[in-house]
This record gives sequence, C-alpha cells and structure tokens, in this order.
Amino acid sequence: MILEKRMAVKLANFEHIPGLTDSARKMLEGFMRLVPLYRGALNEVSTKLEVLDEEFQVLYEHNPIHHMESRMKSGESIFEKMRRKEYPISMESMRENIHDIAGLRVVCNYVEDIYHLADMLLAQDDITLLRRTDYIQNPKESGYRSLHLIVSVPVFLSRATEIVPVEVQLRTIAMDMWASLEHEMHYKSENHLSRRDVQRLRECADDLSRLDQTMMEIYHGK
Ligand code: 0O2
Repeated sequence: MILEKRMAVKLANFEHIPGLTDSARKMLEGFMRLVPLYRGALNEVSTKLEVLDEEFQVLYEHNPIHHMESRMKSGESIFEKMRRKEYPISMESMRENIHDIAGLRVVCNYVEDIYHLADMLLAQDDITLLRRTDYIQNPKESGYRSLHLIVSVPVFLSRATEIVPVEVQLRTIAMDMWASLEHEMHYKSENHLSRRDVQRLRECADDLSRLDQTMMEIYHGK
C-alpha cells in the first residue's frame, strides 16, 4: 500500500520572513501562481511510480515501494536557499536554479528496488533526467544515503505545456529512518551536535547499510 503525505504549503503571508526585499516579495508572489503547476508535476511523477509499483505486484508479487511522501517547498525556504547560494532574487532565477520546489520521497523496501524504480522511471518518454546524485554509492560525510534524481516532466495546462522539475529522493526504510532522526537531532540541537555524536551517527548509518544488505540477502534466500 502507498501512503501519500501532503505537507501544507506555508505561503499565504511573507511578511514574517527575515530580510524580505521588494524583489523577494515579487518573486514569492509569482511563485504562488506557479504552485498548481508544481503540484501537477508532483502528481504526474507520483502516478507514474504508483503504476510501476502496482505492475510489480502483478508481475513479481512484490511491491518495491513501502510508501511515498510529497512536499512543496515553502516560499520562505526557497528564499532562504537562494540567499544562501547567492542566486539573484527573481522568478527567472528561481525557475532556473531551484529544482526541489516539488519534492517526492520514495521509501523502498530493498536497495535493489531503488535502482529498478529509477531505471524504469527514467526510461519513460516524457521524463528527462536533469541530475542524478547517488548518495548510496557515495554517502555524504554525515552518513546520509539516498538516490537523488532531478527530473523534468511536462504539465499540460489549458493554453500551454510547461516543463517542470521535480526532485525525487529514493531510499530504503532504514535510510529513511536514519535521515529522519538525524534531521530532527540537528534541528533540536540547532546544529551543535558534538563531534562524538556526529561520528556515532555516521556509524549508525554504516550499521543500517549492512542491515539493508543482509535483509536483501535473506529476501533472496542467500
Ligand atoms: P528538505 O525539506 O528535506 O527538502 P541542491 O538542491 O542540489 O541545489 P543541496 O542542498 O546541495 O542543493 O542538495 P543535496 O545535498 O543533494 O540534497 C538536499 C536534500 O537532501 C535535503 O533537503 C535533505 O532532504 C537531504 N539531505 C542531504 N544531506 C542530508 C543529511 O546529511 N542529512 C539528512 N537528514 N538529510 C540530508 P533540504 O534542503 O535540507 O530540505
């Protein structure tokens, strides 16, 4: 079964955002008009993944997807990212540089499911790969593991067709558990985790990776 979690878009009022300039306000107002477009793109990609998951069930009696979550980046977080990366503050720059406004997290049962799903999604005619970052083969310094794809998909509107980017993060249940707890710990400690704890978190990520491997071997009867 696929559980889909929709997060609320914190958009309505931008006045509380620190450092808000006229150009930022203009950009975020423009962004609000694009929300249906990004939502459409999220729906397109999640439907494709749901279809693949159901087909897998029929063909192999196995669901690769444990669950999916979709989220729209808030206006505040788009502005914060653009300032941090020193991008010009404008609609054009936002559309050119920010590729994770529409985000889909696909939590899979086994590591091999991640790569099968990614290959099948990327083989579809209307999907274009913009960037692929494999943090499973090359984990981040923190221990973070996931396969990140930035893909673009056409969204058909009443008068035009728009090509919209979507960030797809694919990970196992174990990788998701680690990322979720690690994120919370950083948030709670306001980024002041001790060096020892950062090291222990890295070791937890390595342990979980071994566990993923063992679970896959058991599944294949090895
Ligand atoms: P949210 O709300 O989770 O989306 P880019 O988007 O490539 O221009 P960046 O930040 O270099 O910029 O991308 P990266 O590192 O490839 O991917 C960023 C996202 O990956 C983060 O989103 C997290 O979801 C996840 N991520 C990356 N590294 C870590 C990590 O060490 N720990 C955890 N828990 N998650 C990680 P955001 O932007 O943080 O927000």
